[in-house]
Amino acid sequence: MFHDRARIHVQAGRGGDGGLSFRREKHVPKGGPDGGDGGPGGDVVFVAAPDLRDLSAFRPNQRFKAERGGSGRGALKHGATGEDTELRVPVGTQVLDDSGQLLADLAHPGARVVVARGGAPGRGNKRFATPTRQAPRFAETGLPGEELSLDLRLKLLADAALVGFPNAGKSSLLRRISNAKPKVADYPFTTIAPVLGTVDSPEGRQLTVADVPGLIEGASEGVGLGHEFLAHLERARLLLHVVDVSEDVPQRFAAINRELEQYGAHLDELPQIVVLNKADLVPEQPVFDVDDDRVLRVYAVSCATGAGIDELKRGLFDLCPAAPPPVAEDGALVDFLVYRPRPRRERSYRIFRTDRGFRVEGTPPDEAELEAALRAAGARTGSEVEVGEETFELA
Ligand SMILES: Nc1nc2c(ncn2[C@@H]2O[C@H](COP(=O)(O)OP(=O)(O)OP(=O)(O)O)[C@@H](O)[C@H]2O)c(=O)[nH]1
Ligand SMILES: [Mg+2]
Repeated sequence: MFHDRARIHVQAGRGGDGGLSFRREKHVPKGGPDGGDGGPGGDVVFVAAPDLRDLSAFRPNQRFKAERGGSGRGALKHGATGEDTELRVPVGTQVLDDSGQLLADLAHPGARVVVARGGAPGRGNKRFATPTRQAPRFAETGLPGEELSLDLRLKLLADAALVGFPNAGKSSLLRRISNAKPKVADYPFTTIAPVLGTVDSPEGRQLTVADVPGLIEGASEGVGLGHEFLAHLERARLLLHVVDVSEDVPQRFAAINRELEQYGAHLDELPQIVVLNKADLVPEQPVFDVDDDRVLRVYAVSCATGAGIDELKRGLFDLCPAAPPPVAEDGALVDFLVYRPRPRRERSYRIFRTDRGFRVEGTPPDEAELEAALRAAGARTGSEVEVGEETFELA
């Protein structure tokens, strides 16, 4: 199976709590505060890995957590930084939040994006010492890390993609022109998952070509297999439209184009090279006089004998539009095409650990959220909590 979708849950690490400690030395009965700061929580990061083919490494609704930051301790020891959790995804993976908003598009090998930021650490009690408060008996707690549900969608990145009816000879063509060895057989839907191949030119240039399952009439509405994979054509810059010349070529050519148009996403605007395949099956050299602006050139080939294949390969290198540069105008490497950082959560309130329990400062949220935040900060049933002038016990 080829998995081009996954839904997962990610949670960044909680920030470490600030230390609540006083210096203890021989002959120093009352040392000053020496609680160090907590460490920041780890982030959850996606990395585009060129060796991955699909998203099958993810189980449905799998949860991923990054490490929490270490707590600050006495002698001004700061807590350790929580380790990031790196999730490897295939190149071409798009990350969407649960409202369908595109957060990141990992369109280049090695692209990295932080999808959930670790929580800020709390400050140790040393930081709260002032001339009038020389022995602060409290320290700040760390903040929770960001947590979100994500939809991952793989949209293959290939320079060109093969389209055509089942059995037209798409996989045979990919075997002829590239290093890929997709299965070929004389029944429809032999190819059930996309395959990428690399085509080398004699000058040392390379192009990637995607072979996707064949399309039939109604594919864009879900007939056959093809519709599931049409998304993998979206990022191609050229289509290799393969037609079996022993069939009714104009009719078949038009039927595929109708499916591309009905699918949308501008697939019907992509330039095409028409490949009249199985030329060995007809007595005359096949021709197709087509009046269509998208068609850059028509080649007659035989994947069985190899006739016309070299010419087609040359045409592919000549006609495939150049890839957009991976570097933006300002010189920055474009790791992802779209990324809308979510605003950093403002702290409307802070929680401090005191030597008696916990203290809340600022504008606390509703009771349920405050309780959850207190428990996350280490409060338990019976813990003493000060909010403003009031002190209560956590129920
Ligand atoms: N005679 C002849 N047969 C061919 C040629 N190219 C492919 N075939 C045969 O046509 C059949 C289908 O070829 P495939 O390459 O599997 O076709 P496909 O378009 O990938 O088909 P699906 O994966 O099912 O969509 C196989 O039996 C091939 O051997 C050709 O040039 N001449
Ligand atoms: Mg095939």
